[in-house]
Amino acid sequence: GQVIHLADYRPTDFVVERVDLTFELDPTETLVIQRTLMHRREGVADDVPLVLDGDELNLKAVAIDGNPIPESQYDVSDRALVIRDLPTGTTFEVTVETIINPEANTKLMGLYRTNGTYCTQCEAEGFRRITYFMDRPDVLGVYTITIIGDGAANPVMLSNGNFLGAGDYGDGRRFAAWYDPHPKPSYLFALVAGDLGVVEDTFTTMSEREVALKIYVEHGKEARAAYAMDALKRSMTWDEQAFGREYDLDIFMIVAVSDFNMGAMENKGLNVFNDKYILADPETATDQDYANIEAIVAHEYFHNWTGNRITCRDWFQLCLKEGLTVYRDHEFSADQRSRAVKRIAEVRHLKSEQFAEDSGPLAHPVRPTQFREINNFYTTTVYEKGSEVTRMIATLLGRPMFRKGMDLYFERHDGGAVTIEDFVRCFEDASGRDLGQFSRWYHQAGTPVVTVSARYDAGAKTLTMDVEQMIPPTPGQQVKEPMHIPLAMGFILDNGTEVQPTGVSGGEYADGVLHLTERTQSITFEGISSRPVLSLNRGFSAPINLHYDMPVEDMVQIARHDSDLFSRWQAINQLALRDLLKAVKEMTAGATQVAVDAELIAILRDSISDDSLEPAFRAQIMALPSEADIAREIGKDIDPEMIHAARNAVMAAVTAPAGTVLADILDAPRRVGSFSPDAASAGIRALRNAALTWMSYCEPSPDRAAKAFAEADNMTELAHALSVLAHRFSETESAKQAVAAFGDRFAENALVLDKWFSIQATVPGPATLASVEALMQSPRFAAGNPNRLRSLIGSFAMANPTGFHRKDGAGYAFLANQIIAIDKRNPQVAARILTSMRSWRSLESTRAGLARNALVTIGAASPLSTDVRDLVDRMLE
Ligand code: BAL
Ligand code: ZN
Repeated sequence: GQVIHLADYRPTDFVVERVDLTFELDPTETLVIQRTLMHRREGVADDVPLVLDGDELNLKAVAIDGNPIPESQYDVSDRALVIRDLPTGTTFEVTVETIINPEANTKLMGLYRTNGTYCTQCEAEGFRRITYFMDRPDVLGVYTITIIGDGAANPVMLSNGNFLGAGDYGDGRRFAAWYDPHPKPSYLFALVAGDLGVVEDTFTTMSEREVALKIYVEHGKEARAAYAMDALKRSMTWDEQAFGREYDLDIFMIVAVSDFNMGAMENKGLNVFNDKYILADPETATDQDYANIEAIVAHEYFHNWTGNRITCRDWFQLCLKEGLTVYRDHEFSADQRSRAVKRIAEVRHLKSEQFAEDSGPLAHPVRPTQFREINNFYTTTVYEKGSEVTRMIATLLGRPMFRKGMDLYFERHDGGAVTIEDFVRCFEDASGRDLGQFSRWYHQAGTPVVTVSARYDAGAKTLTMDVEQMIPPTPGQQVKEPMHIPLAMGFILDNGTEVQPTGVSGGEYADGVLHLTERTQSITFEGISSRPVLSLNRGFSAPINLHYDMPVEDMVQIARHDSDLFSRWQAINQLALRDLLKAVKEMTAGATQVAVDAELIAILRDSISDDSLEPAFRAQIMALPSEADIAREIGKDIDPEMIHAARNAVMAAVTAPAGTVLADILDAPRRVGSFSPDAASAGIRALRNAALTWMSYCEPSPDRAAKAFAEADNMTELAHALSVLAHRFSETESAKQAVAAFGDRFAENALVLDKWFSIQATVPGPATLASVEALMQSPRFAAGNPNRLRSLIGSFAMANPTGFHRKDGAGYAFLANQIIAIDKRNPQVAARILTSMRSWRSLESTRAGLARNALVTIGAASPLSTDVRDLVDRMLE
């Protein structure tokens, strides 16, 4: 594949008006008849041909205005259909007939089959696997869809928009027709046909229109869609209240399928979901599953306005819809749950995924300027950092002004395919604020490093902060310009009260936010009556690495007393990280014992037993930085085994003094009454689970975990008990029995089996590779199912530092073979799992050399998809 550049963008030569599609469904030979009305764009010369994209299509016929044209009038290749001598000066109709084979479509892009159901995935470039088309997001059309197929096999036939009608032909075949009045790009097209069960409800919009809500699932799974339906209705209400956005069709449908490359897809009026983000009940879903369902149902629904009504001009603008929609789903979840806990979880995820991406060979700007394979840009940078950038606009402008800018965006660009510049201009026009420098967040990759030093002048009652910002070089971007960084901060005095400065010089400071705009900056705050503790980057107002050599007693003060819960968590996490890094250093130098700060131990113990703190927050505090967090912080010469050993030693030291507190949590009377997935109940379970993990470090016996496993009456506690047994006591009979019992009990439930595979794939230590290989031979393994591949091979490569990064390189060699094999079936899944290698350069030299060999092996394989080729090349560059 060649490199595509943002700078080369130009509009199409032809403008689509209406698209009429007829599908005659057949598992191996589906006929697709496309009739598209279009005209030549003004100013385009009469001899310019029409170029349509295609991919693995079998062309049957081409006609213009209903008349078949001779083969001499068009060229057809593997990738394109080029038609010449088209009518000039008028609208004309192009008919294209293609035959496709859904059954053979293992890439799961275009029209494919999943458990006998026909299903589509078109984003980003799947529509061209259905028919020849100008398959790009700035080509908007009004679609009418007719589906024809075997009536017994396909009682359900769905597409975008409103339902027009259905009927039987009398010969066993039936048809259904759909009309979507909203112009849309081809990537939002969807079709589903098969024999499915349905859960129905209704929603009355703010202007009193009734919308039919339907969630389609495989027969027998209807009861497990109830929570998703509830989340959908709450999302619809929230978008009306928070953003004034109302739904715009008579019907909204979701279909849950078992084979899906992504999490879900926002097709207009017909969302298609990976069923792991729809199906839930207490016996089979964890609280994390419930939270994910709520967030993703909301995310896809919110796309109706941010993505569908207003879409991207080109794929470089992907963050226009994704960053914004992630921001919207984060806000939704924060409103539905605990805002502080939600923010902590977001920042954890951002740091572990996006910061890691941003510091390695796959780093790229939120709005990239070039790509070889767009599928490789559905990244945490585009999504999560894109969301953070949106969040920073809200922080800079304040909530009311942010809302005004969003209103202007909806008003100005509804029905359009637009750019990041268009989006940012709405906030500039609404607020009068210049966001030119701020826009560098979209263009410059890399996590800014902000170094702060502070001095207090008791005589002048001033605090001066010297701040320096540095953005590390990233691929293709060696030199960076300073960013506009909104740093939320507070000044806490000894007595725990907060003080506001009476004057500020050297920088803008308003509403608790300091605006950093220069490479180096010295800011003086006046009227500070005594030396304050600085609480910096509150709420993680900017996605930066903050270097501030904070006195330990200051950290302790924040950890114990900051009014901002997020800051408290951040300070405790920071204190723990210091000890963890120290432990790695000492053990690398040969120490066998580690020392842990007594203050940290005391804060942890006090926080855990503080009933005035919500349980979910206490559970977050107990989750000390992970091995991956420690590795990222160290940054080079990583030895995963040393980090594992050091973290275990620190865990043993911090948990031992908390023994009785842990016992109190675990022995507290269990909930009575029925299960509820709400955030408060989930928080109590999270705290119990965290206590069980801690116990496993200070009590060298599997008995507690085995007891928890035996007594659990919900998946959150059952799966956690199983992972504690498997990860902490893997050699014991209790662990082996629990793994076997869990697998047998849920042998028929694919989503729970995914957990079973993933827990086994993440058992620490070099022996796990052999069990992963053995599990691949199990009849429960399914090499064609993306969820199963991700749960076994993906979890092993991405979430098992000591297992995957074996010193002999066997983990890397295994991965190379798997990537080559998976790539033949499904390049997108192969590429996603391969990103587990993105930090290979930060490994110590033996492992780095072996990891490199594995990448070279993959690179030498033939054939190789563009997806995998692009990643390998960038990782080796
Ligand atoms: N558009 C792809 C799936 C999602 O981000 O919603
Ligand atoms: Zn999205």
